[in-house]
Amino acid sequence: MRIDIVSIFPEYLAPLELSLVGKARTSGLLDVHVHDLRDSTTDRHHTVDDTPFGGGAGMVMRPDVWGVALDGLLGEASHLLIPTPSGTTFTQRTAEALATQEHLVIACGRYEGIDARVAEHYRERGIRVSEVSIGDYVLNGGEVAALVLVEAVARLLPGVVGNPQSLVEESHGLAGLLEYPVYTKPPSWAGLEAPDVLLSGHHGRVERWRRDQALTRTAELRPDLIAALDVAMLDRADLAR
Ligand code: 6GU
Repeated sequence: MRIDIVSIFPEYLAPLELSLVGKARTSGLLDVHVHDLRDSTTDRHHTVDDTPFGGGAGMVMRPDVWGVALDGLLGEASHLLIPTPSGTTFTQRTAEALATQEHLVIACGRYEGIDARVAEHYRERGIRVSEVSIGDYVLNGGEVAALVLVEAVARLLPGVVGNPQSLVEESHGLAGLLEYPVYTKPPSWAGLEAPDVLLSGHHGRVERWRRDQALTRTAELRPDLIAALDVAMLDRADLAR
């Protein structure tokens, strides 16, 4: 997969050199290019924004500057992502869908956002465009959201995560439940014991305990996820809880 990211703060995306995403890049599984939006300006001051039509606070990013930047990056196989708090919520399902794409282009806005004609223009030209929010809070710009999108998508690419089983079991995976609590050595620490069942060697009991923990934890912390559960995904013992 290739990912191009356009920002007025390319340095903000330096963490993409690190850890799992950095390794995916050096191993050739992921090709990430970060671009400075100001390279697409033509004026002496490298202006990227202006005052909003209709008045109001803040500045809006100019569509002509974004047009130059994106025309140089978008092609038939591209999917344009615009991080914005007024987009649809980015979820694990979104990450899974994006992981099948050949080319993602992420346009990071700042200030009050990017002139709305940019998304409209590329949609009209037949490019897939998704405006996505990473949650119901406001950030100063799309860069941190871009880091979130790239990490969530990159780890789903074949070969990026060492043990693919860890993708199956984790939170927000297939079952729609939060993950069960995990423990390791030492068995006793700070007066707290790891649950006996995990040291019992009974695979079946361990599985049942983990499933119960996932269910009770989800019910307590995320009742919205319980409401959204597909009943067909529950077993007899689940339903007895
Ligand atoms: Cl994608 N961008 C900004 N600026 N703020 C956000 C966001 C995105 N998602 C949640 N808040």
